Amino acid sequence: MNKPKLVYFDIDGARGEAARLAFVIGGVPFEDDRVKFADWQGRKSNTPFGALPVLELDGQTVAQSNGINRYVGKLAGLYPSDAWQAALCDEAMDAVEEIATSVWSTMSLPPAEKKAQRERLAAGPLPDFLDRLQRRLLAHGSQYFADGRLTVADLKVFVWIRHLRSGQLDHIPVDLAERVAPRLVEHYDRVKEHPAIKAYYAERKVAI
Ligand SMILES: N[C@@H](CCC(=O)N[C@@H](CS)C(=O)NCC(=O)O)C(=O)O
Repeated sequence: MNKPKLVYFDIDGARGEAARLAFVIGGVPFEDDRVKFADWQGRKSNTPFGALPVLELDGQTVAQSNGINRYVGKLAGLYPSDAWQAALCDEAMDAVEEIATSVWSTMSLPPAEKKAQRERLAAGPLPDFLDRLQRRLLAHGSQYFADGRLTVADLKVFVWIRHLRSGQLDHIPVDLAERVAPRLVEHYDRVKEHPAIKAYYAERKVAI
């Protein structure tokens, strides 16, 4: 197989990050094509849906982050082969995608509207979601979301919890996850300690 190319923005998080981590953990060689925001408009029309991430292989392209996570998860040995466990893995990834999108969609709102929207999310939908996600983790053995081992679902949750706690999201309390879903924070710490993840972020000089 030729080397796949993952195309995503030059940030260490958001929708492209779980696939990057899966490549790294699985030791699967890939090209990490990091698009500068200044270059995006020139490349947007060459993507299937005008958005990133996309994955390129042998001159073909596929879009949609969770589909990419599944594909890379299969290459990396981080996606369940059992159909039910795969459905649980998908559930966690799609659930995170849904709630993360509700937060990301506030990014370019005018300041007052962004504040109002984020305060509304922080007062209800976010804690409710964190509680529900935590309960799914507990229901599946407390350690991982599916298959009793690390899968791309854990990477997707890890990336999102990191963003939520990063302090980059104005009007969303940084300690929300600690207060509402401490077992998700334990899960975050567990994933963070994976030797390949530690080494990857150390090399990129990114604090986790
Ligand atoms: N449903 C898509 C959403 C992709 C998406 O909205 N990507 C954002 C970055 S995370 C993007 O490309 N924004 C730039 C734009 O829309 O011009 C997925 O999961 O991949």
